[in-house]
Amino acid sequence: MAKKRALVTGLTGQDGSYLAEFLLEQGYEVFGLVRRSSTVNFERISHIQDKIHILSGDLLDQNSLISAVAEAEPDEVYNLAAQSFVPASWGQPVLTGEATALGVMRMLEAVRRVRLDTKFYQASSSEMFGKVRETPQSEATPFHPRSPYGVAKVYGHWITVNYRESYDLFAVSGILFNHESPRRGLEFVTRKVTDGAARIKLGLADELRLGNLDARRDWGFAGDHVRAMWMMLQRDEPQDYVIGTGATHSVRELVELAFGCLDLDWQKFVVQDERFLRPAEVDLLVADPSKAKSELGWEPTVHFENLIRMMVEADMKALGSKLSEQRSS
Ligand code: NAP
Ligand code: G4F
Repeated sequence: MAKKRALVTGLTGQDGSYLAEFLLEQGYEVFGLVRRSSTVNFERISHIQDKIHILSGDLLDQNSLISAVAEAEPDEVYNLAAQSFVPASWGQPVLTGEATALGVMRMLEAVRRVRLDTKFYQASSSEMFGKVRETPQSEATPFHPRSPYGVAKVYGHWITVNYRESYDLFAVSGILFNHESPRRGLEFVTRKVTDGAARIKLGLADELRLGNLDARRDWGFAGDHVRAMWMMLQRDEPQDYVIGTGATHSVRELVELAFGCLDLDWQKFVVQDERFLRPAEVDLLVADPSKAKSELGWEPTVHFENLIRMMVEADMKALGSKLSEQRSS
């Protein structure tokens, strides 16, 4: 039987790397969309790079997306690419709208123009719930986004629903709560904290500057969340799902746990810095993942404490090896 073919945008990102790994394990032929940059940034996919067909393209360029879909002829498209860092969306709102909102429509157009029987996954976000109208948040919770990023994701969500209803496309929007891993970008709070704690432990830094310690998030493991993306596309009917662990923790709890893993008293090192406060904050996110559990059979396997421990250990190992390399050179 011919291998199933999948096209993943955002291949070089955290989720793209885990999803590509997962799809290869499932026996897929994997195509990944990568935008041109002056230096190659394949750090997260270097271990699987040879097994993936890399295609050049940009969410801002319609023709490149049509070409990528035409070349990959995918059974499934996973649209993970986006400007995904919330604070950057206030600094670059137009770019965020172009990539994170209109980019979704350009990918849907590419799929519609090339072939209609491709299944489409859109990486939507719990940031759409923003100033939450109810707790926990489910597929039925109304949106009230609090950043240009959140607003752009709301567009991405609704254009996905609209293409499903307009063109009978198998298009789903996965509303994913925060998910993290040792591959998380260093600017996001979990990785900033685990990397920061490891640096302090190794004598490479003496403080960690953070913003709002009271914000609460539903933090899960990226490896678990990408599995849910795939599960959504294996259903007979396209439907949208909320994916999260159902547990919420504050940034303060995250800091206490990460520093505690290294026997450090966080209060001696963490400095609150208003530069990291946001013009409008999302105070509390926590998922009601019951639909995903009952219909997809999806459940998280890694919970908050183990996730943070895994990230702290990975940062200690990576920084430790860099230090010994420097010392021996
Ligand atoms: P990430 O690590 O920031 O990766 C984003 C990816 O998008 C990178 O590969 C990036 O390429 C690519 N990209 C950005 N702009 C592009 C453009 N104009 N054209 C083509 N590619 C572009 O994000 P992530 O954490 O993996 O998240 C994946 C998706 O899920 C994103 O859409 C994000 O908004 C959404 N999401 C994430 C979470 C989460 O907690 N991680 C939760 C809900 C939703 P470069 O490597 O070249 O920069
Ligand atoms: O780690 P964060 O930057 O993630 P945020 O804003 O929740 O967004 C992430 O999750 C979304 C899903 O809900 C994704 F859609 C999005 O793409 C991204 O992956 O911040 C988490 C919380 C915020 O409340 C922030 O104010 O941590 C607080 N925080 C406190 N100090 C900080 C810091 N965040 C960052 N990045 N840096 C700080 O120093």
